[in-house]
Amino acid sequence: MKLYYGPWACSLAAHMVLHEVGEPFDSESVNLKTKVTATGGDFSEVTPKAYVPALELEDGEIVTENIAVLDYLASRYPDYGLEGPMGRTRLLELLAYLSTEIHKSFKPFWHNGTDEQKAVAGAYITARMRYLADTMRGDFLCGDQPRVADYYALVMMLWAGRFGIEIPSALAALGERLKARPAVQAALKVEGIV
Ligand SMILES: N[C@@H](CCC(=O)N[C@@H](CS)C(=O)NCC(=O)O)C(=O)O
Repeated sequence: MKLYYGPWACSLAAHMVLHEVGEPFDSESVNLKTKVTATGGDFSEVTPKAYVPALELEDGEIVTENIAVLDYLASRYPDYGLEGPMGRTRLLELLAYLSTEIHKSFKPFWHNGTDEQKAVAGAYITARMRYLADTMRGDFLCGDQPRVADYYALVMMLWAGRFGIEIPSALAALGERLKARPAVQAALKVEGIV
């Protein structure tokens, strides 16, 4: 398995999960402006979408979109998914919330939005994060151990910290718990974030 990632990008969620599960994997960073990979390859040939994450499976299949990539990893490593008859549905519900309600709201911060657009988006993100804090069930989003959605939430929290967006204290505590994990530290180090 090989993950194409961009430092600080949303692909960090899958990157942290891959470090967490402890099986060997390959990774290659991508310059998201030029679309050139670290080994000089044309990332557009890996995926015509030319954005990360892109996960190349052993048979050469490419999986894109955070929701699909994280769902794939949760199926492959069930300790990081949600068990029970409604488990996958609840996990997808959470991943979709993170992707469409929170991740996408960062657009003005990453793409030169006006101060007004940033203020509106920042307040929206804080409110959406508050829902996550209010519905946490234990030390992590879904109980006493982290699932793939927790790592996606951590990326959103790191972005919030970078752009000075307020996050609820319960969520900040979750972020600290995740950051204390060696696998998370390893992924952050590879991406040059710590
Ligand atoms: N719909 C995609 C969006 C992924 C995305 O926004 N990737 C960003 C990094 S966080 C990226 O690669 N941007 C470069 C570009 O779009 O050119 C998903 O949910 O996975």
